[in-house]
Amino acid sequence: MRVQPLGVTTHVVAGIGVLVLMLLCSCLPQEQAYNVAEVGEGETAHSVIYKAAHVTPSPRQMAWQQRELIGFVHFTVNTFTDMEWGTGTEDPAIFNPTELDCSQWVRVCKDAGMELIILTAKHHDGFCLWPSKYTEHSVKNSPWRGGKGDVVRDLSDACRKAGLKFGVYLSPWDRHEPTYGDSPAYNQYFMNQLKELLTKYGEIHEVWFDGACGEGPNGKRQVYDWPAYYEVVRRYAPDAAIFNGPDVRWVGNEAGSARETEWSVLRLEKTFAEFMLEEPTKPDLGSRGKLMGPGQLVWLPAETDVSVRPGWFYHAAEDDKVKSLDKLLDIYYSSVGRNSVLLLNVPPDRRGLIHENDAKRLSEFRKVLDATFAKNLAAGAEARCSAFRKGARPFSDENLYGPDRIVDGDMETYWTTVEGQTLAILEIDMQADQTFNVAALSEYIKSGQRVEEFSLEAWYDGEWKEFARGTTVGYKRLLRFEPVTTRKVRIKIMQSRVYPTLAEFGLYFAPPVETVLQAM
Ligand code: FUL
Repeated sequence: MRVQPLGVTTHVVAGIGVLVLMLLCSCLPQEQAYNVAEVGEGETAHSVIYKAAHVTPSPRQMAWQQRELIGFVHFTVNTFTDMEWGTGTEDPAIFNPTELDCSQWVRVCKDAGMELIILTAKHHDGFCLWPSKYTEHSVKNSPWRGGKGDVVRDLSDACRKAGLKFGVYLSPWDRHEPTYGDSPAYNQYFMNQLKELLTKYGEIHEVWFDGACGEGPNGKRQVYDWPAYYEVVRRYAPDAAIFNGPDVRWVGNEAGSARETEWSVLRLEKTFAEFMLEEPTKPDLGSRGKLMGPGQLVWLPAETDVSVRPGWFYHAAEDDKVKSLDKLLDIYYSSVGRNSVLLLNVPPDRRGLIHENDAKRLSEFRKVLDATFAKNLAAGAEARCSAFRKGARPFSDENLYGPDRIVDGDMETYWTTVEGQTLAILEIDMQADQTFNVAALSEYIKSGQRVEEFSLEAWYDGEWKEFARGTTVGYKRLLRFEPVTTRKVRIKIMQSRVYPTLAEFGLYFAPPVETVLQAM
């Protein structure tokens, strides 16, 4: 693999003074990790954009982002009443799965490539899938396993055994709990349950808060104490990403689609809780215009939640309405492929098993993704670029940020350029013609999210021809297009908030779905 910087002269290190200077410079691209920047009244647009481009994910957010695909499991009394939202008056006696086996759920999710599973420990009906000591409305008063069962225990154990992480959905809206509406009393009840879940079931890696809110039996609207809830999570599960809170926001729809332009850096004018109530569904959250004005610039990426079926819970009538493979692939490309994480729901049935149709579809989904991304045709290609930042550490590789970093298969190494340079061209020469119909780009988001507009061009008949373009990149941007055959591709970064970075670039050939299915 050769690296050919275009128009960059070689540094000559001469003397101690230069060495010291270089040591100082070496700190520049290794930017400090933080996920908040304050913006005051009257700050210039340049200053705001510069700050936004340097806001970075916390290690917890980074770990969440790298999961890409998460399993969601909706299971409760609704499974037995055929409802989507229970009323809270359900008799625990109806909860009686006949063959519940959480290791089967884990197998299906793991085979689909999920590394974490989030369970509805309590949905809006208030029924608890674990024997909470704060209520009688739980599995302990159901006939299932003579009232000795605990779904949270079973699933958390099965996840751990299979090397998967575990998360909990605890609905603040509770249509059963008598204290709901008596705000301080209910908040205490909710936090007690949260603590139970976070302390009795091993490590928890995501806590999913739904924003739904209602009135209690006293006719009063419940006021949730979000900051106090977040504090409980931080205290007892420091590694847990909080959904609908300071770590992760709702993408804004339940259709499985992130925005074409999906920024992870947003401006927060109020509290996280107020933001979550008012903003997530808006079409533009992170453009330059949206960032202007006083407030906090925060790293708040989008999670895309969607069910494999029309409903979140299992309904026998939907057995033949499991999403088609094409639909699931569309969802993947428009969520994971648009700088988001996909939270895909697979609801167990009344047996307490994931239905065969859902299991089959998930396995097909994985097979197609594996077949598509098995081979990066650009891996190890010869890479050139208009400019790159010289690795300035004494004795270190001058090509530390060279263009070949984007085709080395390592998300921890990256290409970047110098301060002030926001346009760039990178050229990839694969040495022989290749045919591909999917491209993947990743920024090195540990330095921030910066790219605002890019295009991809192929060398074809003696000229460069554009075959794809996009706006934001972020952690991962996937583009699909008609097959292109060429030896050389170039990436044009047309606009970036500050000097851009790219961690990886890939070109893939997605085979026809039928070919993959036939081989199964
Ligand atoms: C929504 C809930 O009301 C649905 O029942 C489901 O749990 C979904 C994931 O979140 O807000």
